[in-house]
Amino acid sequence: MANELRIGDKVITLERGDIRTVEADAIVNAANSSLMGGGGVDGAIPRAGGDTILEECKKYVDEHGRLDPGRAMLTHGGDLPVEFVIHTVGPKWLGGMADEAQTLSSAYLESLRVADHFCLETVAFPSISTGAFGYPKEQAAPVALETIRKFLAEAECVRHVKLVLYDMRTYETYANALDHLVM
Ligand code: AR6
Repeated sequence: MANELRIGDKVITLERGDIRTVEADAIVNAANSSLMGGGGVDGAIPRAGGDTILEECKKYVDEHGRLDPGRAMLTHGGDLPVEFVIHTVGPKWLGGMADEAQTLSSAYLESLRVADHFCLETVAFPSISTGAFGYPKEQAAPVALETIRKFLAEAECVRHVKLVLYDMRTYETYANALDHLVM
């Protein structure tokens, strides 16, 4: 099974691990619209990064309102080893009839647009929506990979997108989907 896909001089890589310890210019948080923190990745990131992350999120919500599913915004990384955290909200899985794939694709795309806007080179994503939000991993992986591949073909600054998968089953699901993308 492949663990990387090259697109010209850019690359998508898959790795098993914890998003909090990854080397990147930004990591992506699987947030919810309130931007107040939560469970899973959205609990782990503020715990490791300190109070400033949620303070910046609160300021954003005060100024702009809640972050709709499929959108993304940026904060500093606080005590994390990365400079920035990009917060995005994936769709809740409602059985597949509520444009979940489009919203999931938008969550990746908007996060990557934010990264390119700030001219970041390396961005690391967890598997958005496939935990508490219940999106089936087998269906989420091709949406994520296809969206990232299309974006990288046109990106100005982003050169390396890492998918950081927490458990072996998720890793294998993405590796399988990457094989099908390569073919
Ligand atoms: N590093 C990498 N991946 C992780 C980590 C980690 N430290 N921790 C969990 N995962 P989830 P969602 C995996 O639930 O489905 C929150 O309460 C996890 O195994 O974090 O988008 C928010 O506030 C799964 O594969 O995000 C929202 O309300 C994937 O990350 C809601 O959950 C995503 O799981 C968002 O749900």
